[in-house]
Amino acid sequence: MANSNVQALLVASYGRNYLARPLISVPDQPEYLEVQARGKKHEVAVGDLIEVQRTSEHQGVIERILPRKNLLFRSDAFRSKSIAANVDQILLVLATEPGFSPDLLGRAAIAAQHEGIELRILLNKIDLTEKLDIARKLLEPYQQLGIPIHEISAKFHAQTLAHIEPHLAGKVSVLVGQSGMGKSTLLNQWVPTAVAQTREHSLKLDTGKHTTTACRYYDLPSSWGMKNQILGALIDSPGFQEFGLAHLSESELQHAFTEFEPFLGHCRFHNCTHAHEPGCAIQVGLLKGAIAPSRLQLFGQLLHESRNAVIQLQHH
Ligand SMILES: Nc1nc2c(ncn2[C@@H]2O[C@H](COP(=O)(O)OP(=O)(O)O)[C@@H](O)[C@H]2O)c(=O)[nH]1
Ligand SMILES: [Mg+2]
Ligand SMILES: [Zn+2]
Repeated sequence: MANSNVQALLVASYGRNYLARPLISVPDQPEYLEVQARGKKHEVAVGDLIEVQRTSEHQGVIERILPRKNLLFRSDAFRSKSIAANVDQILLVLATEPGFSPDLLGRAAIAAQHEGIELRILLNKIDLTEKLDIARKLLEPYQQLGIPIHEISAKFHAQTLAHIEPHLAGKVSVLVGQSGMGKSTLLNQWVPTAVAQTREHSLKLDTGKHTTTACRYYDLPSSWGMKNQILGALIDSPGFQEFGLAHLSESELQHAFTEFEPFLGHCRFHNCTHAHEPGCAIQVGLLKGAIAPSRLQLFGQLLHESRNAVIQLQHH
């Protein structure tokens, strides 16, 4: 029998059910395959390129995951959850109202830096002006770090999105943020067929009730044109409130806080935690205003969580 393995892109995850799109579409063959992981071994994510062994015309099992560029995931002390793989950019969606979590913002920035993924912050709902100044204040340290920030109103001022579009073309971007921030509104602005595509995916998997917990991959409209021969895509992730980074080691954490860089290695104690030790160079950075108090506080919290992780998370 001929080798029936096909290479495919994982485009949707619903719990342990996945939908994959073969890289080479063949006439008269289904456009999507329902695929399953073999056992618990594969921690597969939307955006992964996989090799599928077909078990029927519409179904298959994941034989292996092709080497990844990166994997965005979160983890607490006990387990980890994949968000997306092979992404070029994180679009962190925040809103003026309801107020966003500065903690989640900080963690997303550290995850992006650690995985080498570009970060772009979208401050949505600027039509609601009352809390705009509070939001801007919380974003100041990130502006100082050079992270691009776009103020937008996805619902009421679609023209505010125009500045972002050139940064989406040809890239795979993942929408991240708490629920209620406006991720779906944005997705529907950029990919008008998203609702229809989602319905089609859900019908295929017959899992309509899981739709809010799913992660999905949407091609950008072909009318946007290619960049480097790639159309680009948006990955919609379910809103989440927690962004654990317990898998980052102490050293990885220090390096993900890029503004610490000039001060690292200059503390009096080799194993300085930068909390209250005498002769701490990071504390000097804080006094000089080069390090924001909220960032040092986040570092302390992440260090604590890293040290308390009960299992070694093995993703790398
Ligand atoms: N005022 C205002 N409301 C918005 C804007 N964008 C989205 N919303 C509303 O915010 C709510 C949450 O939006 P949604 O896209 O579902 O957020 P998601 O949970 O992040 O996907 C909905 O009621 C939207 O209509 C905006 O720019 N301004
Ligand atoms: Mg949504
Ligand atoms: Zn120190």
